[in-house]
Amino acid sequence: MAKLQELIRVEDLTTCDATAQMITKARKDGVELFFDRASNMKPCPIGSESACCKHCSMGPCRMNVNSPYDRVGVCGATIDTIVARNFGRMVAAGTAAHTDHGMGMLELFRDVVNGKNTEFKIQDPLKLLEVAKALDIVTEGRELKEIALDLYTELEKTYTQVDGEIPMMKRVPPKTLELWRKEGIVPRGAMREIMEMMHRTAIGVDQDYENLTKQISRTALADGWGGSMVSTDITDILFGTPTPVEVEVGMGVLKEDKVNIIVHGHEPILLEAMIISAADPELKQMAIDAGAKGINLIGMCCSGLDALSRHGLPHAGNFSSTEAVLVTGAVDAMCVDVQCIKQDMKRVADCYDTPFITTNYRAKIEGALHIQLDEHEPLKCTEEIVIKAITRFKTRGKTIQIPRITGRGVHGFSYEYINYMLGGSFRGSYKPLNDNIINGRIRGVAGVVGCTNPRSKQDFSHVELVKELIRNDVLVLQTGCSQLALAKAGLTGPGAAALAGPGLAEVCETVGMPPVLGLGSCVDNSRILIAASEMVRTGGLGDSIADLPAAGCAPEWMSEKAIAIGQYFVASGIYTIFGHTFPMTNGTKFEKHLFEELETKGFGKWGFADDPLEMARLMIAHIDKKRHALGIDKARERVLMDMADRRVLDAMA
Ligand code: XCC
Ligand code: SF4
Repeated sequence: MAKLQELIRVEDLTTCDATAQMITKARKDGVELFFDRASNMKPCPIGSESACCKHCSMGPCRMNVNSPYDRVGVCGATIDTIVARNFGRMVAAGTAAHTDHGMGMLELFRDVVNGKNTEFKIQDPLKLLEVAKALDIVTEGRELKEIALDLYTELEKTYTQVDGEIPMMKRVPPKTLELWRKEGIVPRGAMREIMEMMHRTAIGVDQDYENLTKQISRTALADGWGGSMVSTDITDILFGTPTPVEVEVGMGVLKEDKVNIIVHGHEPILLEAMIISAADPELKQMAIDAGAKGINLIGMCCSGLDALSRHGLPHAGNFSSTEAVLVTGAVDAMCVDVQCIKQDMKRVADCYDTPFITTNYRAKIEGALHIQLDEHEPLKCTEEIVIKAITRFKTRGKTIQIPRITGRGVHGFSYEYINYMLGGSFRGSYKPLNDNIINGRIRGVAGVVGCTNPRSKQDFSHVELVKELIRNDVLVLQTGCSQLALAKAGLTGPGAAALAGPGLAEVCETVGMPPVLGLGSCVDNSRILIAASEMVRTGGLGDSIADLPAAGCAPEWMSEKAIAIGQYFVASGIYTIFGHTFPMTNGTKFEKHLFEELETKGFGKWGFADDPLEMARLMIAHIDKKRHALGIDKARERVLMDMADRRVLDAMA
């Protein structure tokens, strides 16, 4: 192993104690992890500012990041063209990932409705009816199957339509939609937008950063309000809309005396099928015959978050822990599907004799065992994996070391559940949420989302940012790997209300909810968009999403998917801050466009900060600015006085 890593102290790499223990063990075992590679490989200084172009063989052309207008590419492309094109391609890639996933879910839905797939059935017919109604599909007096087939036909347009507006535009607040129409950025269909984005960013096509930004927004909106939103809705219809459930998280969920199977990736089907196989009496008996106390199924990353929200399945950790968990030696099978699977997991798995299995033809890893999951017979794949895991359990050789660390939290919130939780089952409504924002108990709403990254101390910014937000009465909505950081830190349990400011704490205690609401995986960011639309529709907080006292943040992001998400938040009207790095050359017109000018046109805008307290400060300042514009800043001053008065009274009593 390289020398430098000896110098990087483990406590500078992660705040997750279990991951820290495993990094230390890996070093002892002589096994390299991505933390070590990140320390040893400096990011390219030109690439990290996105100041290079390799879109043709006249280049690659590198700009001067310190003086970006010094030169242009061989074709004449300016720094603004180069950075905007690179940004557009990141958004196209991120959007492609989410929409390809969503389209897969929709196909599964079609096959289940048609009876071609009999392994799954519709678990939430009520949600099916709600989504159908939202898209103006007649539901009255019709068979569920008929409605479902119409819904399929309608939703397919999200991906394949070439003209017009994608169906979910019906759920956008009118004023927000009006802006998009005026700007010409309403998505037609995801395939069309991604195709056009790739075309326009090729050599010699769109060389006007403002014009490029429009297509960047249109592509991103096809993700958030398109591919991702359809995926969330269809997954809820097929596998059930989440309701709050208490869960156990962290590497301590691995059990020394059980067959530990981890599923890591993004598509719910592998884990849903695995849940069936792990409960199969014959396989359970086989595990017991092998000397195990049972089969212990565990999720990681986003598919883990899906199953955690829906079934309360234990979750072993986020993106930065997926190699480290293998170092325990206790993983009897690691099976993966698509996205965020580090190629080197295969080698780390080999070091600990853990079978590493890919299951999706889209995502094979050189040298890894591939067992294709066929949606029509998913159990064939998952049963085979369980058997492999049991065999590995029987022959476990290396010493096992499981960090005895777990956290508990309540997860599985959804747009629908927030409605019910606040308004009651008979008069489900966002009015209590809006009222509490208007009266100032809740200062505003923040979406804190996204990945972890070995170049940013794992979990640190997520946790410190969220602590600061709730301390300042900002209600936090959570998705993705961020959610696991907070769960491990105890911020998703009702007890976390004690860390909230007086107003937010009061609301949490009254309703019995934590101040941090886990909404699922990254495609479930669409739940935040729907919640935001509902807040606008409920009234009292302005006419468009841009009017809401709300902000977003991805403090430790790494994936192109995060950039697509950030862009659809911004285009939807939300101020969105990214941390630790941003693919942007400072001092360019394109930077000014994304970070300032978009807001003046009625959109949200991008922000950047490296320090979590600075992120919180920027978000809270923005929330206060929106409160002021809405004329509800006075209400908040009164509430704080009331609370202070009450404390004085309490003290006197
Ligand atoms: Fe991947 Fe979704 Fe990022 Fe986590 S948060 S590192 S994208 S697993 Ni989605
Ligand atoms: Fe260079 Fe222009 Fe080719 Fe990019 S497209 S590599 S800037 S010549």
